Amino acid sequence: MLDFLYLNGWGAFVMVLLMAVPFAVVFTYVIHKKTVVDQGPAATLPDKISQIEIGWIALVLVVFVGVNLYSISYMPTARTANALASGQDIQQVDLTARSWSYEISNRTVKAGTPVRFSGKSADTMHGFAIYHPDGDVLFTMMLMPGLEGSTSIIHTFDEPGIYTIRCLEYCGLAHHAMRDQLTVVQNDG
Ligand SMILES: [Cu+2]
Repeated sequence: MLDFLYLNGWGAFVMVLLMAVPFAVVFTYVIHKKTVVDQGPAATLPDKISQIEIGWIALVLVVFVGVNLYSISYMPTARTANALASGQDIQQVDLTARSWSYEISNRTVKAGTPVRFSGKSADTMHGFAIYHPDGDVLFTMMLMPGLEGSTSIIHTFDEPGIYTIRCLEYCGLAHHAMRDQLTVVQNDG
């Protein structure tokens, strides 16, 4: 159920609806009540109002903390830490981005085994994002020029296929053409 919310674009749409619809309902109710039904000053006692406010803040805190804790394992950084902690073999892919292409050490990796992408930029700010064959973005990484080491992220591919690599940091005239491919093959053990 949560995979549906986090792994495709409809999840973001549902999240926006979850925020916008209750807001619109309460907003319309209050405006209607104070302009049509009862135009006088509020009759609610200040004590009652503070109780409602405290309850509301508690609810917001519980939802906020709950959603964040529950979804933290979807963060690329948390996935990277989990892959490192699991002690599994890690496939290594080194890459260098420059305007407007990538130099990639290895364009074929195996599904089911973690892959560490270590990237650098040779000139300006670039991105390195991987798209699932269905079109969903799996992760993106920012590659800054002038750094001593590389920027790394570990990702485990679930399914074989042809994945698209694109730059998601605007880097000049041919930014839109800065793309490449990664082939994920079945892991034969
Ligand atoms: Cu770019």
